[in-house]
Amino acid sequence: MRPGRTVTSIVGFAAAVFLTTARPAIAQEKSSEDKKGKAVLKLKLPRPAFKGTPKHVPPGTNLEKPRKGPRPKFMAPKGTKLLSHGMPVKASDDDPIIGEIGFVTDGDREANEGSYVELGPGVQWVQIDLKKKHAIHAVLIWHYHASARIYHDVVVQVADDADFISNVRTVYNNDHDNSAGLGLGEAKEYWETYEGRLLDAKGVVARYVRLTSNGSTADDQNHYTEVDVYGIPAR
Ligand SMILES: [Ca+2]
Ligand SMILES: [Ca+2]
Repeated sequence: MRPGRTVTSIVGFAAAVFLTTARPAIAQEKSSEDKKGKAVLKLKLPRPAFKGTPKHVPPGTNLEKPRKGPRPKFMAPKGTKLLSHGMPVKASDDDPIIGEIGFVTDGDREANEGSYVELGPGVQWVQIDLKKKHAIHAVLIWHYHASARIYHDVVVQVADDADFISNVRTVYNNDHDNSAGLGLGEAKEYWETYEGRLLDAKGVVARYVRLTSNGSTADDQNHYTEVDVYGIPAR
């Protein structure tokens, strides 16, 4: 009886090892691609310039609760890709204090000196021309992540025309008192980090993406390190 038992228990042990090592791989495969034809969107992130997020809430801010753990993976339809890299950029301030407007889409997302453009004080915007209509699924924004700060009146809109007159839609707005004049926003303010701010654009179809801000907790100027727009060409 004993030798038989030993063989059975070895087989049982081997099966248990196989199952415990095989299961997580299968689960992972399933979670990266769901039944609706979506897949995990792979994001390009810069190196972190500082660790952690400050715990204090600066006066006059409308901050969201800090997230615990890493950012959840973002699911987007298969075929969603980075659209904005190298695309033309226009700004409300066409003579930046530091840097060049083209820095917004040049692919440099790092927190280095020389990697960001600084626009004048008060309400300012930058806008990206995707050159044709796309279904936009995500917008990832880094204003400035060399130190912890919060930008005010962050509003992201899309439109069919460069002047933002035709078919303007708001993707994100955290201007809770309409001080930027683009309407009241329900989103909360947030700390800048190396992860950038990832917005779900839910497939909105447009050619132009405009981002507004109104200074930060650091100063009145407006900064952009990079803006990544992800989507699929519209049919
Ligand atoms: Ca850049
Ligand atoms: Ca405001």
